[in-house]
Amino acid sequence: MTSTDSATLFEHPDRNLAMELVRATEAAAIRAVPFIGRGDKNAADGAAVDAMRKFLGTVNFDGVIVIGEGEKDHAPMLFNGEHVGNGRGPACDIAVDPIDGTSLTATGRQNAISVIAVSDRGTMLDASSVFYMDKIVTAAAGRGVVSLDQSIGDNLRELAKALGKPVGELSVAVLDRPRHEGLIDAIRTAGAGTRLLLDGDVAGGINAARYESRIDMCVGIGGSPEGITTACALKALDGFMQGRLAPGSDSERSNALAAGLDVDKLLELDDMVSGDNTFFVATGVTDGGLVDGVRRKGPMIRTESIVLRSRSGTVRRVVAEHLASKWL
Ligand code: VTB
Ligand code: MG
Ligand code: MG
Repeated sequence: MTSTDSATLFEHPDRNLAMELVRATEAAAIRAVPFIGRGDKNAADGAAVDAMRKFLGTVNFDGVIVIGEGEKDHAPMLFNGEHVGNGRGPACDIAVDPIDGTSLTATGRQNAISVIAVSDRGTMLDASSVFYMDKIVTAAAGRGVVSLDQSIGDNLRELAKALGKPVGELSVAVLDRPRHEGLIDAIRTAGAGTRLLLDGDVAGGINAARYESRIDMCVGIGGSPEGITTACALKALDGFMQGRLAPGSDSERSNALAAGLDVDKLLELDDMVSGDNTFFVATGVTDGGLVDGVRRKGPMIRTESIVLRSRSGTVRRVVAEHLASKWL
């Protein structure tokens, strides 16, 4: 990526931490399977959290959880400030979402994933005092032409120009929420199509930045933990992303100020995660557009994961087959 020329890549090979971390998201996804479609999202989350914590403990790193999703809806969580890893490797900040899409899992719907993002210690913005964040994500083409400070109509027209296609060919992922009624109308009025997400704007954001997907933009208010997590992935995809914290009340606003957060600031990618050394891993729980969900193939359990690393600019798909008898 920008600060690392190819010579450095070969002179200082180091292990790809993400290849170890993927064991933790695989474990969380596998352990969530008995809870798919059983109507109990906290039970699903709890199983995933326990599995993730156990596997993280074996990874060679000294991690501190900066983003432990769950506080929002009183779900089980890996706590902010909790140390994970065996303490023997690099000092890192970690964002975890053992299941992004607990409701999707509990209802048996698509697009639930298990996620971990990692960056160097002290580089991840601790936005945990504000639940929501306004976000906009595109591929690199959006850089310099798309902005949260512009109207959605202007953003779509500018992005279309940069991509060299008509606005009518743009697909925009948005969380399907009452708060987005006006946004959804404005997207359609501008001539673009929406892809409404039940949940899961981490996968939505990644799909917006990937050249392979049919999503051109992901926009709207979602979780701020998911925003920081997405930012780690975007570094590896060389995508464009901006955010702005969206406190829902005066007390949340003052908590944020007390925590040293500037809630009015337009956050660029580097404000959300600084530096150029991020890892992002996600394993499918249920089938989705980003990765397949956990499947059973005879005596094997099959998982699919995506493994991103910003330093090398690599995106890997990891399909693993796990002997089911080891997991029962
Ligand atoms: C989003 C979505 C998540 O939270 O960030 C969302 O990606 C935002 O909150 O999957 P609301 O659901 O309250 O709108 C999730 O739905 C759950 O973590
Ligand atoms: Mg989540
Ligand atoms: Mg979650």
